Amino acid sequence: MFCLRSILLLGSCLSLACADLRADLMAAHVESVFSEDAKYPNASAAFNLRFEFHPAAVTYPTSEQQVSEIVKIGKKNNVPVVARSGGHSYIANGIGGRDGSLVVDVMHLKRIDFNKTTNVASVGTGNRNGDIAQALVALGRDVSHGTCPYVGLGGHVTYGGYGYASRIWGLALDDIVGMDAVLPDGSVVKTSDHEHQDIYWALRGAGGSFGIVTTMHFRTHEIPKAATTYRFNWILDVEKSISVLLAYQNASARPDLPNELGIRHELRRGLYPGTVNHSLTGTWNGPADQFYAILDRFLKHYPEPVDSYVHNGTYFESLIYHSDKGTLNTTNPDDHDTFYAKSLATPQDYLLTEEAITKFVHVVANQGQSTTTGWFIQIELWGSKNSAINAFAYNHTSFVLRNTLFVMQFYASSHDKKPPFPQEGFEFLDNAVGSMTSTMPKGWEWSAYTDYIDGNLTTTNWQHLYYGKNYRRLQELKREYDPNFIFGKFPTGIEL
Ligand code: ABL
Repeated sequence: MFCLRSILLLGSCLSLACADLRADLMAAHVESVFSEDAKYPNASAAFNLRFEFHPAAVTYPTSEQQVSEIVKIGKKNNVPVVARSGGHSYIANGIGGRDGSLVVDVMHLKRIDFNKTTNVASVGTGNRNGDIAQALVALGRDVSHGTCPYVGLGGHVTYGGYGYASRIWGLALDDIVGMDAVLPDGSVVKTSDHEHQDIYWALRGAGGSFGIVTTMHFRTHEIPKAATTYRFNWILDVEKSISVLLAYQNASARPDLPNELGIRHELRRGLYPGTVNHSLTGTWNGPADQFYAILDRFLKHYPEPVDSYVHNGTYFESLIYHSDKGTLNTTNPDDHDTFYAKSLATPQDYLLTEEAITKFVHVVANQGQSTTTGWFIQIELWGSKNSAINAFAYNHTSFVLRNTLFVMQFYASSHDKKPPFPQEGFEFLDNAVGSMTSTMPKGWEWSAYTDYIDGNLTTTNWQHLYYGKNYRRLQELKREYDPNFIFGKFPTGIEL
């Protein structure tokens, strides 16, 4: 059968295959949305409106068992399966990163159980950063996680998970002690250091290529007794911009910088031509009376800020402040955006040269001024040597960044956050990254961060940038567990 409808829906699925898929999902009593359903436009919309893909169906399982059935149905019908947790993948990998995927939205897997004896939290992947933080902080505990409350745990954790406590606790994936997952053959397994170790290793760094995680088991930490939340702002000319970035790097690279300091340096469009706006922001999770002594290691090299905010308060207040939303509650729908983002991870044992920083600042002061996009660049401190993130060998998990000083995130939105995204926006960010990567001496090696995934990197050596020396083993495991690509058919997924 070939009808007009199937032509129009090309890319979602051809009618015969679709009919089978629908019948199978109905027989399994799985809540599903297909392209002809009224709910489809919403159900299939990406957070980043730069991408528009047409999934074969979007499913909403209510149990791990249903996830397993959906995976088996996808396999039987030859439709690649992809998990969506919060749906914030920068390149829409949560809806498959291409047309025709069977999306498994885990939003109903919302359980959060806390074991008071072991302090282990078992958390369904339908939860988001804000949900887990609210539940755990009420118990005086938390895990390492990022600042954005709406970001779902599935992708955030299996591809890293940086936050202001990461220098003390490690990344979110370092707080994992086990993951329950559905594998490409539909089997439901518990993975940990003791069971299915290979998959466990692969899930912590390249999750989407190997399984659908349904429950994450986290060790939890007592929350810091006090937290100082801060932001300092400057408007600086090119010369001063270069000098503060050099100072930021020098102060950051010192191995005696206490891990209780969470910090990032932000750049934005300068208020006046020829300037760049700068901020230092983050959380000091140590005793309040030590805050200025630590921050002065940075501030003494910066001019007087134009304004600042410093609040000695609680850990929870700090999460709220950095959420940008005034609340960690995730019940309202999140806003969409139309954006391009990239990352650059710098090695801690080879600092950016003054020449590289100078070229970067020129791009930011010039193109950053003329672009129509709204943008920010965040230079997160992951290192240095004594940071908990860097306490592990590169192959402890498949997540490879274990020798990083900074992860820089470059993010530009179209002027009204709606499509289209302008070509000059791509050029601006590519130049901002390229200004450094093309200037640094030979022998300096950079990487990129999977949680700030950039689809345009697929035209370069993304395998090396994202997975480094772990890529080969990931490929071996892919060959063993999923040679037919039930999972991970999206851009930047592990290839054979
Ligand atoms: C991230 O990874 C950052 O940690 C957030 O700060 C960032 O949020 C998101 N991703 C973006 O997807 C943005 C806010 O959405 C903006 O409103 C804000 O201007 C920006 O951070 C800088 O603080």
